[in-house]
Amino acid sequence: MQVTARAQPNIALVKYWGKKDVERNLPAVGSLSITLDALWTSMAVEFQPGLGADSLSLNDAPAPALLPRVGRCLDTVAGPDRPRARVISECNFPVAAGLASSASAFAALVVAADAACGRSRDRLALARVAGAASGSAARSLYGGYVELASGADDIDVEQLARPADWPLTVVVAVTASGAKPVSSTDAMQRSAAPSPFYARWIEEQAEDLALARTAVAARDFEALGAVAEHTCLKMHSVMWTSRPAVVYWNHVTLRCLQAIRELRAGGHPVFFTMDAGPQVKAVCLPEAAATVAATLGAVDGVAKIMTSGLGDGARVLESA
Ligand code: 2P0
Repeated sequence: MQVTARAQPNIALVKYWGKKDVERNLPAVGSLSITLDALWTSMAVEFQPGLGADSLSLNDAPAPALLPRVGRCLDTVAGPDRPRARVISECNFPVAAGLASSASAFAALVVAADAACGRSRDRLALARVAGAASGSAARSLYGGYVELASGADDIDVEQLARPADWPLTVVVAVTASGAKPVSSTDAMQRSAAPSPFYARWIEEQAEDLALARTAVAARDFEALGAVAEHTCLKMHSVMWTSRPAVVYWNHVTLRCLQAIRELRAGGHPVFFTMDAGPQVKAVCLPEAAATVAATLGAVDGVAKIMTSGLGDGARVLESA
């Protein structure tokens, strides 16, 4: 049976950065995110007993480099003695460019693989399997506003509010095309011990999460923006002060941040966030989306603008 599942990437407003257990991929801190709707990855998975090896295609081209990580995730879902699988992936946005493609990919993969091997794990169990493959993928199992708590032995993930409860718009400004120079997994491992800011980053996370949780409950856009920009800049400060330093920003990134600050000073409800890449995400109230998109689209060097509302968690699209 071939099962196709789809998932959307999520954008963290309180960031995950650092691991407390590399082997099990347990995050060092909790995080809080919003799941998008316009960007997506689909995964079609079919276990075929006659097959000699797993295969993976991404947007119609073979993707051997990603196969080992996908294979390990399939082993976790279906067991190490599973039949080999044919996996067909489609993604409607740039991959490995700091747009959370691994989150949507692994969320879709675990949902499709779980159904294709005849299991039906509950959402949290699926989120834990996805999180072991890619920390941020655990959050894409859920829609809207999502909090991931990092416990001593495992993660817990829950939806704080549905997309319709507080519809925000995210405008993504792509400031550089192509894959990022350092993967987030590698960058995180570099970051941990050497940065003088890392201990403080860990220490303050509970407070940042509490501020963001309260802001979501109160639909307080200003408070959410304040904590989101703070945690984003704090995470990048950890990266910059790692040895060797990890700097994803470019000159277009800085121009976009300046444009967002100017929009806000002009009364437009918008704040920025950035992840492990040079792309800038402007989060705004829906009435500001057209102005934000037009302003960022006119910034010198911006290659592309994508606009998205908030969407649902990973789900099966079809079984055949
Ligand atoms: C986040 N990022 O909270 C943070 C902010 C990037 C910056 O989670 O090593 O691909 O596979 O667990 O999930 C991206 O890291 O890392 C990420 P792994 P992942 O969204």
